[in-house]
Amino acid sequence: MFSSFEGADRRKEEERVRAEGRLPPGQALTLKFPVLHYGPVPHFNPATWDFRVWGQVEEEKQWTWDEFNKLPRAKIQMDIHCVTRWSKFDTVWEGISVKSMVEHGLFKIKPGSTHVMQHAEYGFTVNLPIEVVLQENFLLATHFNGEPISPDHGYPLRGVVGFIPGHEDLETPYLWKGAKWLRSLEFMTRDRRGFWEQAGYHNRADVWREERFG
Ligand SMILES: Nc1nc2c(c(=O)[nH]1)N[C@H]1C(S)=C(S)[C@@H](COP(=O)(O)O)O[C@H]1N2
Ligand SMILES: [Mo]
Repeated sequence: MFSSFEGADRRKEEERVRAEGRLPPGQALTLKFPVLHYGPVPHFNPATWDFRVWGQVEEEKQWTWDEFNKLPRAKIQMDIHCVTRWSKFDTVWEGISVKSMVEHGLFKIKPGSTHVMQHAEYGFTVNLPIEVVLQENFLLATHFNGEPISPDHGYPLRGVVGFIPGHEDLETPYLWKGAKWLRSLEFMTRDRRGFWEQAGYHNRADVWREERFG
């Protein structure tokens, strides 16, 4: 009984977002939040954790956990789309926007910088063009739906990218383009493929063009 009520809710919600033009091709709405990643969930130690920007920047910078939490914060609501075909709508993320870090002069990007590699715990990587990292739908997120992100979704910090309704002008990649357990951003003068991109996933990963595999 309960599961059929749940199914009816899900289908009703899915029809709503489909009618609003928010359901990308090949996706289905989920009310859950599946966990997907390679390898174990890392342990967080606030005493040794840091976040760094490096590579094609005027000066490399790093922040401790305390310092990072004092940076100017942003809150965005967006739809997230996983390459494994589930989508979750109206998710609320809080954290630090890379664009606002640059605007506040917290670090300076060198003119020749074209791409950014997110580096996470255990050597996980994911690449994006610099334009996408500087969009308002890409966030270095500490909170999801008002709570610190749970350990299996990337605590204490993850990159997250999604679709902001009404912002068709912003490129929207699949969710894998945000690294959980994020530790640094490397600014680069050319593109390099990250972990899943090397494994055959699409380099750009646009949800509206269904760019799943390369
Ligand atoms: N550090 C790390 N981040 C990662 C991954 C990973 O394997 N390691 N997988 C990516 C993939 S393939 C997906 S689909 C999303 C899933 O995020 P979720 O577990 O919060 O749903 O995380 C992305 N970020
Ligand atoms: Mo994934």
